[in-house]
Amino acid sequence: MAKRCLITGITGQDGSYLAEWMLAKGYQVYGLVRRSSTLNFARIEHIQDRLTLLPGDLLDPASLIDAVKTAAPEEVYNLAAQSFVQTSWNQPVLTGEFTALGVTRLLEAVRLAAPEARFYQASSSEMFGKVKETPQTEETPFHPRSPYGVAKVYGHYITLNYRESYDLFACSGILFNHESPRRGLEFVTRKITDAAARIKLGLADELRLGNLDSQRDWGFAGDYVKAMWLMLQQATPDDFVVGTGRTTTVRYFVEQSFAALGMDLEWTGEGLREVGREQATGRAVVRIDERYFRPAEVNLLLSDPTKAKVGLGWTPEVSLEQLIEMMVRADLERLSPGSCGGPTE
Ligand code: NAP
Ligand code: G4F
Repeated sequence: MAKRCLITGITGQDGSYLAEWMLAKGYQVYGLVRRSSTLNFARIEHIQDRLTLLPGDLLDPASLIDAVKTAAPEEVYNLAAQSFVQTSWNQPVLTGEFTALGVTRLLEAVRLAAPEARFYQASSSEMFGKVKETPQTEETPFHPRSPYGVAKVYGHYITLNYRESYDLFACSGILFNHESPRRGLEFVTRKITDAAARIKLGLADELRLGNLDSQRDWGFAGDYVKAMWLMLQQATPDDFVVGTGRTTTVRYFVEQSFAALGMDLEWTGEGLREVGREQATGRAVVRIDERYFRPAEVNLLLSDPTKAKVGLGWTPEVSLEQLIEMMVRADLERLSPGSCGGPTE
């Protein structure tokens, strides 16, 4: 009989890749979806007929218990969260409800309705925040810099606590930034590749960004969901850092994205970058905008993924340059005349 898994956040970037991976592994895949006035299934449309979608919300314990009972899963992946760091300053309480207490609500549902199930928690490198050491490992102390980061630290420790208190097979993956053509448009990588494609096509002439100096360890989401699955296949539950071991600036990501579309960058003074188009039909500008700076920044993230490499046999397959190429090509294709114009590839 096929193994069963339940994925919260299945409509999100990671949820969609994980669902594909689990289907390929032969699992019966259940996904928790929350009610919204407009359907939001673009990332899973292509596999929707192979999924069982269950209604529920991280705010509502009864819905979580119902979903766990119905799915009767061997594995539960908690990917649902308010995941955008910037929003967490505008909605700190909501972020805490979803991203922190939501974990406890789901753990309780698992403890009550499927205590033998293995549980994965989507922890984040944002927990390292104002980093205490570089590179960051499983042992690096946390110093979160946003309400989101604080909420993730709570989610991380409550997962550990349920492992220790109830002997649940509960693991946290401390994942560094991972991106794809399915990344939300509000995150900096997708904002850049979408704008580069628009500028290339003459649909826009400006990209506004905040801190270009911040450094991230960016990988491909399709690689990272495999590490989630691997964690739940081990003999004992444990926590793992998942990243590429390479860090680059937002500025580098901008340069590579425009270069991938054959557009030269022209530097014209502090805070202002001008982008020369291949065929000069005007001037496209990358402009620094105060609105995109954060009250407290995470300046540098760099993983040491040795434990995942040795313990899980996991290594990322897509390089940063391949990822950028993949993202700009997908945005160009999506925005080109004649394309159906869906939000994802
Ligand atoms: P995402 O694209 O923003 O997806 C978030 C998902 O959570 C969506 O399916 C969303 O549903 C769902 N959700 C939000 N609030 C909910 C609620 N109250 N009840 C039920 N579902 C809810 O995020 P992602 O990039 O796939 O990330 C997946 C997880 O990994 C998140 O927990 C994120 O914090 C964490 N993480 C991500 C990264 C990264 O670089 N991507 C790195 C480390 C950790 P709707 O579609 O209805 O909005
Ligand atoms: O793309 P970002 O919004 O991602 P951030 O804040 O690193 O968070 C992502 O990764 C975390 C893992 O470390 C996840 F847990 C989290 O859920 C999310 O997936 O911003 C990246 C960097 C930041 O330093 C930000 O200040 O880009 C900088 N940035 C500069 N200009 C910008 C912009 N970020 C956004 N979103 N928009 C800008 O215009």
